[in-house]
Amino acid sequence: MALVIVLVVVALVVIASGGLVTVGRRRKGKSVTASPEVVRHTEPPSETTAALPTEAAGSATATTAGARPVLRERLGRARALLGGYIDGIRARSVDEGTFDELEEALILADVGVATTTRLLDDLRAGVRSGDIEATAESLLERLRADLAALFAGDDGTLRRGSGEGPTVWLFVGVNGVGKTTSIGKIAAREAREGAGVVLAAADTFRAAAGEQLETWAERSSAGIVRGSEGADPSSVIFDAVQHAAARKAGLVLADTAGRLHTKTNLMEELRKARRIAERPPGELTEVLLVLDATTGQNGLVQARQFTEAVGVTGIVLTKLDGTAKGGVVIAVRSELGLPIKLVGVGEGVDDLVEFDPEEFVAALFD
Ligand SMILES: Nc1nc2c(ncn2[C@@H]2O[C@H](COP(=O)(O)OP(=O)(O)OP(=O)(O)O)[C@@H](O)[C@H]2O)c(=O)[nH]1
Ligand SMILES: [Mg+2]
Repeated sequence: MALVIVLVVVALVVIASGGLVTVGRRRKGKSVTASPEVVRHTEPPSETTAALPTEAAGSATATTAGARPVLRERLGRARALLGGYIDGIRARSVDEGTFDELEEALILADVGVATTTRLLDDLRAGVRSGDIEATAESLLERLRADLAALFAGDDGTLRRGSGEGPTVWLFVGVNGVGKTTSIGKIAAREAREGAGVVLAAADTFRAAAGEQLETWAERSSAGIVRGSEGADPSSVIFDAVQHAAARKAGLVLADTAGRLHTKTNLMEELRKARRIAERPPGELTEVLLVLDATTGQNGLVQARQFTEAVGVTGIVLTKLDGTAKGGVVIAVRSELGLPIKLVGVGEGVDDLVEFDPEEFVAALFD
């Protein structure tokens, strides 16, 4: 008899876990199923004061939770390259070749031809008009001032709505640039500061994308709304906003698919996602284009396409800690006229810093 009961219990457990494999893995919150897509919900945090795990998603550059990485320590190659050129210029006396050398240095550092030309034209004009002396120090001082002017007003602030409904930040960008990771980092930061955060896993292109976001949600105690593979991304955003509104969570971070930007249907999908995100009770206040700094000038092409399609409000520039040459920061700001809001400097939860122009310029010049 006892054996029969045990067998029945085991059978029930097997049936339950077989039908809802993904729920079985969940550590927090409950899941619900809605048709036509499987939309699963976990609870947004009531209070989030617990320290976050310090380990990164596979990173060796993680910092203590909450500690802001120092940009100049993370810039690595960018600082060595661009900063190295600047030191080289500083050491030499100014002659005809100085401008050529500076021009070459800026282009090699990924500043791009158009922006480099503009910067150099200003330096040449300054010397011609007697505005600046023809010394290396004066040239660099002017270059520094030009860069400061270029970034004037950028302070990394992400705007929030009126507070009546959830604020929505939509993240877009081609695949592999760091959208999901950046969302995870921001979720952790916001949750730590007490905001109720709900993640919308609107990258339904592949199932692994939702899993990855779910890991970040667990790490930051954020809520998450997921759709099944192939589900309409907009419906996931819609559900996430409803979910956040019902639970008085103030912030929805929407992840999107990053398939090739040359596919027009991705842009259409994103336009629709944007329209849905704008619908009350949601208040869409940021459309953030995530760009991989190591892709250099390619990023600018992508940025233009996304900007035309979905009206980007700011840039999250990732992987500046890697092999990026750094000048792309200048090119992106100058060519796109979009503020750089955040900079990714590693894979760890705290490796995303608000872009501080003064800090960036100082890291290159000092
Ligand atoms: N070194 C470094 N790696 C980063 C940074 N941001 C993201 N990554 C890594 O880049 C890889 C891709 O990041 P994802 O967040 O999956 O990129 P995604 O844009 O969501 O990619 P798709 O979902 O395929 O479109 C991961 O291995 C991240 O850990 C960063 O600032 N620095
Ligand atoms: Mg992703």
